[in-house]
Amino acid sequence: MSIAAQESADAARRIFESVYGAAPTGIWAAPGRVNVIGEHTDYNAGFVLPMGIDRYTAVAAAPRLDGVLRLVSSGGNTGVVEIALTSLAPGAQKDWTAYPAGVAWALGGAGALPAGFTGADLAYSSAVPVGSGLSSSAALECATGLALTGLAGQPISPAELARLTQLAENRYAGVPCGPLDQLSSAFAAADAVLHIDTRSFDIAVHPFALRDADLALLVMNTKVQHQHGESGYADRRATCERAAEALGVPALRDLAFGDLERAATVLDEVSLRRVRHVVTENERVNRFVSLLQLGPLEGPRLNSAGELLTASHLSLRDDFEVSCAELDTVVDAALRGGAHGARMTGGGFGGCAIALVSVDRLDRVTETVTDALPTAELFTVTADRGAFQVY
Ligand code: GAF
Repeated sequence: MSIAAQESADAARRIFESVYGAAPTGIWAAPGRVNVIGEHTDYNAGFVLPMGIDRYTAVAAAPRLDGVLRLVSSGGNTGVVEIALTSLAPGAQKDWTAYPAGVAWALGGAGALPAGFTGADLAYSSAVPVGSGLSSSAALECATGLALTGLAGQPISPAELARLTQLAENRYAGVPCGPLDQLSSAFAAADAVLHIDTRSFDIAVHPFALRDADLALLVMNTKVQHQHGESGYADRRATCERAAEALGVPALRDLAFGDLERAATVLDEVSLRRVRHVVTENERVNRFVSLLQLGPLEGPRLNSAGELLTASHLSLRDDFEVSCAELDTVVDAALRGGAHGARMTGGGFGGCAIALVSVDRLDRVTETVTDALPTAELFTVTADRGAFQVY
């Protein structure tokens, strides 16, 4: 187990013991994620290439017998929150507790918890920055799903965990996300990226041991989240779904580059650009994977991989229009500093960008990005394992 997971687990245990005055029955942890490439393709049944990161949300938990969930979090600012299992209903919670409550609701509705499940005390500690595009909510959901099913003695597969936690986020918390984040947190593997077909949910695991190639993945957290982010995401998703319908395909994934000419005769200019992003982004994911399959990223392969990352950013900036000034600033600065490639990661409108950097250039890239956006928080990540029981 990585030190990162252990630290979050230890912190969750300390909170549990100080708040509830007893030892937890178990501790579960789930990672945030970086999506290496393949953005806004998941709700178009397309391809993504995420990895779990060495930043975890851990939950220490113990069963209760009175039908109540008690929740407390180091970052929650809400004190201890009590929710009766009988009161679980979409929209009932408006703060962070909507995510764990939603997971209990989704698990219960799907029979993933026994009918006689009688509640739990839960204490969270998270090292995944909140609202930064690194899937802090999926980490929270997946850790909760494992904890509740673990306490109930009813194990859950990673596929069910991903499916039900996405359901919780869509229906209970009301966020119209695709399956990327929950699949990443549930299935992640150490030193590997996941090539996911979000239509079939087929997952191929590819080695991504960056240190062995003297590479680092630098996360550049702009620490901004633009207010129109949520509506912008829902708007992009709706535009894609309308475009697929207008073009007579089940999803934009079913279009190839050659279809764009026909699309230009059917769609308005903005929709056409959104479609072009999705079509070219799917292609970029699959080309990136082909490079990984040829061996470690070095020489011309490394240059090509970097170019794909940067091309993804430009497409998200110009065609899909989900970047923002701060993301563009850190991406440009990273490239100026000598990164092989850089791009925003996650939904956009703020949050984080990533840069693929040779270790010997890390200081220079860090300096250039910090000069360009002094408020940005920079850290490197490695690919770490998916949701698991710590003990
Ligand atoms: C957010 C969503 F939650 C994901 O489902 C995905 O659409 C991503 O934005 C964009 O690729 O993280």
